[in-house]
Amino acid sequence: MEHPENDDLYRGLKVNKGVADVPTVNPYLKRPQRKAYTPSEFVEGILKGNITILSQAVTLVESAKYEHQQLAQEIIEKCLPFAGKSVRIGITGVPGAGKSTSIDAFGMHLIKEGRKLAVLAIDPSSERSKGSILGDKTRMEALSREKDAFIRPSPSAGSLGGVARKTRETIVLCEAAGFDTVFVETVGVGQSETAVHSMVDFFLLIQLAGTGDELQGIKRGIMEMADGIIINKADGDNIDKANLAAAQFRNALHLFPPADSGWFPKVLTYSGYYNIGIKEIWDMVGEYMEFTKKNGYFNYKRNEQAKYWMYESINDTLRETFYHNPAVEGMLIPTEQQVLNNEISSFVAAKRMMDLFLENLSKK
Ligand SMILES: Nc1nc2c(ncn2[C@@H]2O[C@H](COP(=O)(O)OP(=O)(O)OP(=O)(O)O)[C@@H](O)[C@H]2O)c(=O)[nH]1
Ligand SMILES: [Mg+2]
Repeated sequence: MEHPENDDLYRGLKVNKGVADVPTVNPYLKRPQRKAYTPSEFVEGILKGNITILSQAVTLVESAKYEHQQLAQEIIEKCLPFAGKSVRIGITGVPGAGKSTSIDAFGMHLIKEGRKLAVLAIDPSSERSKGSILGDKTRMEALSREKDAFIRPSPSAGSLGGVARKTRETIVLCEAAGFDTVFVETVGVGQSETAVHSMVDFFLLIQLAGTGDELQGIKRGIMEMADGIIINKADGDNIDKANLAAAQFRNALHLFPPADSGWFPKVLTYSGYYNIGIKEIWDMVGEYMEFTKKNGYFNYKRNEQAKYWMYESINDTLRETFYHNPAVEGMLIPTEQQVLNNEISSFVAAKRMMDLFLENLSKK
């Protein structure tokens, strides 16, 4: 007997047959599967402004996997005819200058004007932890809630050139998805400004006042690249200092040779945090666009940039193919050792490696 309690002995007590435990996972639930889209489906989704598909395509662009890269290139190529119509703005400034706060304020201003904004970044430094990207998102609090804003942190890992190329390609995808304004942020401490400068129409340098020696510590090259210098935190007790710094920057700019664009960089003060002077900054960008479109510099610069990226891509691909060639990979360290042992010269070593590479070029 299954349940002895059901014996007459225990009259009045009845134990029913048990039922099996219900499964913890609902077998009828259809889990949404991440669909493997074809390149055409990707492009169709991007052109419709589907953010999920756009994000997935950007992930492919950023991926180091060969298949992903192939797919990404196909998508980019198909998106190219629909790209190019945005205003691209580079934004730089030292850590703490207020880039994130300002981008939030600028971005909200643009969204209210009915624009669609993509915020990308170039930051090849490995020191930047995930926490700081999270911090950025919270500093772009208003913007990150907007459906017309697409915020994408910098592709991590890789050389500056590689990271920059990925951002350049992401711009194409964002433009095809209908974003009419693109911000490319970079932290103003090194080479990355040059990379950003090579992919934007307008380069904005965020500065701070109050240290008394505003012009020190800014690399001349960065100032020379700027189409606009904006002095942040012009609020509270800091307003006078900001105005003073603005005057100093204006004077310093007069010492530079005139820019190819024919545009004389403007210096403005504002407060990203208190939303003061934001409109004036956008009026300046608009004025620049009009000016450079009229005198032909806008198109000239875009063409120069396209050329630059063609050669950058070739250089990148050459380097990649060389260093990842199995024959080369195997011989690189031993050859390096021969150089260190003074057995062969650097040039002979390089020539040998190149010959080896060319001989093994077709072998994958
Ligand atoms: N008073 C004042 N403080 C500001 C302003 N803009 C930013 N801040 C403050 O300055 C600090 C740095 O601002 P962030 O926007 O994080 O600066 P960031 O340039 O993005 O810094 P990193 O991401 O570290 O490179 C924060 O504490 C902000 O609240 C401003 O207009 N006025
Ligand atoms: Mg920031």
